[in-house]
Amino acid sequence: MGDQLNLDISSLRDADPGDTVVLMMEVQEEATYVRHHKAKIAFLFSAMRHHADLLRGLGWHVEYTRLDDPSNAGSFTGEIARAVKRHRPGRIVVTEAGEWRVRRMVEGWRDRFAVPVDIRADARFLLTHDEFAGWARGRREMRMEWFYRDMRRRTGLLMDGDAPQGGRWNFDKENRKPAGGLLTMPRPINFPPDAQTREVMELVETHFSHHPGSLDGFDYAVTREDAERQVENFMRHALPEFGDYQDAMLSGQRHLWHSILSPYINAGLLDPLELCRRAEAEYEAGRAPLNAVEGYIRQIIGWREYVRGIYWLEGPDYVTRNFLDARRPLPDFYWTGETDMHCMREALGQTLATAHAHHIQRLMVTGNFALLIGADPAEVHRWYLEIYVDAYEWVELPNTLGMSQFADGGLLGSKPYAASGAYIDRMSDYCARCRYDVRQRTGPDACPFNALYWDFLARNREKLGSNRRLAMPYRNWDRMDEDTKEALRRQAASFLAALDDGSTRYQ
Ligand code: FAD
Ligand code: DLZ
Ligand code: SF4
Repeated sequence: MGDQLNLDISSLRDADPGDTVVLMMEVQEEATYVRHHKAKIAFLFSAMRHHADLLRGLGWHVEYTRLDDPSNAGSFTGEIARAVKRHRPGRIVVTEAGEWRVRRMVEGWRDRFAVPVDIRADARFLLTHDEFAGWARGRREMRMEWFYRDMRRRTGLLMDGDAPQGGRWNFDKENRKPAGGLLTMPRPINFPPDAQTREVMELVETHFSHHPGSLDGFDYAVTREDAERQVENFMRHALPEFGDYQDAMLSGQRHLWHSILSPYINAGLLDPLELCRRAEAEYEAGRAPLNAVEGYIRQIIGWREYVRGIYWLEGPDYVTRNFLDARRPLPDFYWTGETDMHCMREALGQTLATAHAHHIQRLMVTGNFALLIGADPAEVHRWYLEIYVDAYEWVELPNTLGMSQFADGGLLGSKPYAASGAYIDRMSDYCARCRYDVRQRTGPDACPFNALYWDFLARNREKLGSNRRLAMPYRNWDRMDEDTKEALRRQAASFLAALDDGSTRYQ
């Protein structure tokens, strides 16, 4: 499958190139189960074509169906049916899929084709589904931090025997500085499209012209070799300050100190554990400080592995959760970027242009806004799944529905990531360039995030009022006089009414 582009993938591990047919397929069903951003499809199809060439070069017999092949059956199952007819195989071997939808499809193949189907665990992750379920069993509360410590012990990463290096598991207190040092900002490598990628881009423009996003300036790596060059660049130039500026945002700057490696890791071009070992080596060689390396490793063996565990543990119904009973449609400007809120325009504009935004833009700008306005979490999930180049349901859904929208009621995160404009102002230069005033809470120039934040807390008090981590904001709300509370709620109502009418300006 398109997100299994790895020579070491479990489906090929004991296969003999002499009597194995490797099947790869570009299919309409996968390309349209949501309206993926054009760059996401272009990246994946080009990476798939390059991977097929690599396998052929290593002696594998690869049968690759292109999207515009007239005999293309249009789905994984349809293409397997054609291949079964062609080859009458003794068995089908497949590495497990990354989402419930495809898992069910694959599970149906044994009966449908009367051929044994060997579905193998995806060894790119530290834990199998059963191992994660074992970890979760009997816990009153699951928290990423405890899981992460166990993964540190399991991998030995940054460990001194049984103790964490530096005497602490987590150095976040030293991290999260606003970005000041533009001068030292690293530059990621651009990978101009080669002939193969240009051909795929044409195909995408022809077949998916109605999908969101743009291919102008497409510059993703599409081979392991090029992805490796970006790894090298990140380790050398960005990792040392990755911790410090993890949460910073700057106008016009889409990379900052982030690695921009998630599309390659998720598609299989890079191995997550290997990246962690590389980062650890940078620390051991004295080239990167512990707070940065620990922060980076935590994102991968902590958050990434943890959200995947939750996705499979919670089952296919996780997607239907809506703890806060949020029902508002996602505003149209999520697909156009046309809004007068500068922070939103930056995050959305960059997303539509490149199919990437960094974590704090996803969580504290677009995600925070959707949470505050009470957007339907299923719609928010669909948007994140279609718009980001690194989005596959196993990783996107828990991040969106759980972490960002609190629709699972606190399973993934202990409190909603809701914030007023003050947070965005502290972590970015956005507010200084905005037509709204972040210090005002009411009136035509007030930052919309401010009234929406208080309205969100007041509106959801029944469900959130007992959350210990929200005790302080609720105390602050209770301390306000009635006129102020009333004015804030009116301000929010006016903004939401304007939003429902298709504008983001106050009436
Ligand atoms: P860096 O900042 O350099 O981080 C290093 C690596 O850590 C990333 O490459 C990624 O592999 C991993 N990582 C960091 N945070 C997370 C996390 N919360 N969950 C999983 N892995 C993490 N990430 C995806 O890979 N796919 C998604 O579809 C996705 N959807 C998201 C939706 C929302 C609402 C939010 C808040 C976050 C989402 N993330 C997703 C997590 C995170 O935003 C991206 O992994 C990150 O921005 C990728 O850019 P980077 O490689 O430069 O990351
Ligand atoms: C995301 C995606 C897209 C757009 N297209 C294809 C495709 O044509 N062929 C393919 O093998 N995989 C594709 N993918 C990735 C799959 O959707 C992914 O493998 C499943 O979601 C299971 O994780
Ligand atoms: Fe965003 Fe408000 Fe700041 Fe404008 S003032 S950039 S809307 S947080």
